[in-house]
Amino acid sequence: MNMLFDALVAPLEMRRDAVLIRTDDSEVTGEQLFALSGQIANVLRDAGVEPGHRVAMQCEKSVEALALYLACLRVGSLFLPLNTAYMPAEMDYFVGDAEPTVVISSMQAADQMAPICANHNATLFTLGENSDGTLMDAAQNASKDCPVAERGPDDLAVILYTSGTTGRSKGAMLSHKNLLSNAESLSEAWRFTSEDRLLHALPIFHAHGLFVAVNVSLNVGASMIFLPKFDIDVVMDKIGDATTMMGVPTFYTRMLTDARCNPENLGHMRLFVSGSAPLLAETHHEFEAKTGQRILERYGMTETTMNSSNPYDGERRAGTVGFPLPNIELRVVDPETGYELSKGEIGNLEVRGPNVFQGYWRMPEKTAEDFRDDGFFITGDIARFDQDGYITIIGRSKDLVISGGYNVYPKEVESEIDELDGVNESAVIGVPHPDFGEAVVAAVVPKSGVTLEADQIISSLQQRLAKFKCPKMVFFVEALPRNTMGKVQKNELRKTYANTFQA
Ligand code: MCA
Ligand code: AMP
Repeated sequence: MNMLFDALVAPLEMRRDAVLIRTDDSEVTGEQLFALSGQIANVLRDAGVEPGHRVAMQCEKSVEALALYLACLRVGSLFLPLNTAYMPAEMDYFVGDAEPTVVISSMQAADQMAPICANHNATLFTLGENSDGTLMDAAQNASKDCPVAERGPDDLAVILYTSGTTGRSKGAMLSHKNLLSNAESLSEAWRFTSEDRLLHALPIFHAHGLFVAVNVSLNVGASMIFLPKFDIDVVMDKIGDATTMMGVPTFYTRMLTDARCNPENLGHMRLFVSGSAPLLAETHHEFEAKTGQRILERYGMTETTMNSSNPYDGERRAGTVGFPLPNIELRVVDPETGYELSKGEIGNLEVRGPNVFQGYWRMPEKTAEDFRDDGFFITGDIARFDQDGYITIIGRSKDLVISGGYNVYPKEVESEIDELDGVNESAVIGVPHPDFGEAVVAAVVPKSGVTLEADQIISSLQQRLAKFKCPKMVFFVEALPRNTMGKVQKNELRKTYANTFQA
């Protein structure tokens, strides 16, 4: 048995229909995708990859990149996808921490990745956007037949890094059971069938694009219009052939600004799903007014994949994330006592179920800190159940900014800013942004007598950090607002800079 391979990959072998449709309308059948993943699996095995080894990928979205994920499932290795925006310093940490046997990098990043891989004893392959690179060179000559490793429900399938509130990024370990139970639940909850064609414009290096969109589609034998990224013109051009779409709120706010956002172009869609960040109730209402479609909002985390969803058939309530998914328990507890609160009361949201991850890679203390004795995982989100059982995410107890669906941990950015010459200290916050939902902004205190330039700070940070983490704006202040305990009052800063990006 290989739990995820049996459910998601094996059925492809018999599929003569298109599973993936590229932007240029070229199609990849299930049979072709299965064969390609078999060839890549053989390349991985030849490079020494064994069950339980890690295989890291940092390259552009492509059919081949997806086949690499399927190949990892086949050989029983742990797939470790990484955001293409990460800079070499960030990649060095991930490769050092996860110790992958093989790293697959984009062609552009290969020169920078080579010393990192050499340093950490990983074999480097490249994968380009046009079926090129050393991985595909090797795959072309490899056999399509490759043994399938035995993998049970509790074996790990992936590691996904999520930034830490207090410093180092943590690798969330997800098992075969975690991922398959969620894919099955969501397929059922959202009525996915083999008739569905999903418009896939999300990246495949995070949970939303890979474990929600791809796993659900493969689980039911659906097809995907597989776009390299969210480009509004391409999306509007292709959506006529789709039945469903999943996106972060930025997808929907961008669609709303487009003249083609009307019932004629979007009325045929069976389902629009939103998640990864809060969808404003006004976006939900405006989308319905313009298209007649009620977006279904759901809530999840890298560590847990999806936890709750608005109903498919019942009322999709704007501003809420619906009900717990089947077999998943969600509770709201008092932050001080840990006791469960009643409906209507606001507290910390905790989750338990087959979807909840196995812990953080090589961080047993951090894992223990985030779980209660009875197995509930502390999400770091603040929530409330209403009288009808709908959950509303009110805020976060963790210091986190979500920009366009990407998480940014202020602590990581502050540490980088504080390292820069002439900086005394800094505070990083998220403020409302019309496109990204929230945008990263920094308040910086220069050392006495030093004059700093905002542009210079931003460009220095861009050398070290992925661009989406870098502040869109830097403000200089004489001192940070602090309470009597000396703690920086980020709420004050959020108020001060709330209108930075508002029209
Ligand atoms: C790009 N930029 C960003 C972001 N994306 N800045 C802040 N936040 C971002 N998310 C920068 C670019 O580097 C560029 O900088 C400038 O903004 C404009 O780029 P643009 O071309 O407009 O951006 P884009 O390529 O259109 O990307 C925006 C996007 C993308 C489509 C919203 O970020 C995206 O696909 N986000 C989805 C993230 C996602 O999948 N999250 C799921 C995580 P410059 O102009 O200076 O070069 S999984 C998760 O959260 C859990 C499990 C869950 O519940 O799903
Ligand atoms: P990540 O670490 O990328 O998995 O992000 C998970 C976090 O995204 C959650 O803990 C929430 O704070 C946030 N999130 C995801 N979906 C939603 C949603 N629908 N509404 C509000 N916040 C969300």
